[in-house]
Amino acid sequence: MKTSRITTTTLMLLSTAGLALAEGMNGSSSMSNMNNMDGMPMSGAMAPQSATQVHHATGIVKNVDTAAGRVTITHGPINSIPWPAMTMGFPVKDKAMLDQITVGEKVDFDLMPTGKDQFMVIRINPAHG
Ligand SMILES: [Cu+2]
Repeated sequence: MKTSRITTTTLMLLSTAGLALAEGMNGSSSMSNMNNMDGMPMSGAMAPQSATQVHHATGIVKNVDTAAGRVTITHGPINSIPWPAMTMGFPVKDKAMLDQITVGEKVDFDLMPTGKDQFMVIRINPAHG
C-alpha cells in the first residue's frame, strides 16, 4: 500500500513534468518550425539523402578503444542503411565521446556515412530504456 502510493505520486509528478515540457517545447518551437516548413520548398536544392543521411541505431558496447578512437558495438538491425544485426567496430568523431560509455552498456547512437560501406559514430549515449 505504501509502495503503490509512492508509485502513483511519482507517476503523477512525471506526467505533470512531461506535459509541462511538451507544452514548453511546442510553445517555443512552433514559430521556428513554421519558418523551416516555409523555407524548405523554396530552397529546392537539397543534398542527396543517401550521402548525408544520419542512421540511428541501438546496441551493446563490446569494446572501447580510447587510444584508437574506436568502439565495437553489437547493434540491432539498421533498416535505413540497410544492415542486419551484427557486431562491428566504428571510428568515433571525437575520442571524448568514448568517456560517456562503458563495455556491456546498452547505447543509442548515430552513424554518418564517410565512404562506401564506411560509417563514423557521430553521437553515442547510454540508452534510456
Ligand atoms: Cu553493422
